[in-house]
Amino acid sequence: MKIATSRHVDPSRSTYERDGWVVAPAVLTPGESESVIAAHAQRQWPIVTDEIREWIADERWVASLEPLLGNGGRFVREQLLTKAPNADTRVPWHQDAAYVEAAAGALVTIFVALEPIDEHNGCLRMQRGSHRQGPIEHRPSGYVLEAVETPADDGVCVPLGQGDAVIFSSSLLHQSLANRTATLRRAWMLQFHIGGE
Ligand SMILES: O=C(O)CCC(=O)C(=O)O
Repeated sequence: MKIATSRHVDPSRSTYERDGWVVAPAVLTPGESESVIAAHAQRQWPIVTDEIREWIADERWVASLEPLLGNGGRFVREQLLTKAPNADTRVPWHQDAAYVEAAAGALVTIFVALEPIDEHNGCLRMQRGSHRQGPIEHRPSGYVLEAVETPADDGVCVPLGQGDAVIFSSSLLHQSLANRTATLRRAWMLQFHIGGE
């Protein structure tokens, strides 16, 4: 399995344009990651508590998009993404754009690791450069969507430390692996709309 050394990659616009994603290291401190976990533990989905609202409004999200996309974006949605221990919780190949219709401009996803995430507990696997192909066909697979054509290549696993974020284009083809460890895997996904009205 290919594993990106992406914690050391420069989170620059050219990397984002070339690969379709960048890693922004240590966006949250370990203490802040634990606070986000605690804020979600007190939450009853889909109610957005004041604490979650404050985390959504944190200026670091928009600030991390500016160097990549030239402007900061407008918040669209967020979700705590958990993977149960020792479970086949793979998410099939898909583009996030298949889930959300962006009227104009583009959608970008910030996936924040609330604990270390690697190939053992469900890292994201990316198809480098696939964002340039534009929208592809998806079909329902259980309660998620999957790309109709499975890519020939396994893609690149993107390991993240606690508090690191991977920022990726909603056109990037990606999947996520199963959690083969004995502990829960948690990540926080935020999406922003860039450009357009
Ligand atoms: O790892 C997960 O929980 C799924 C993440 C994913 O595919 C996504 O955020 O689009």
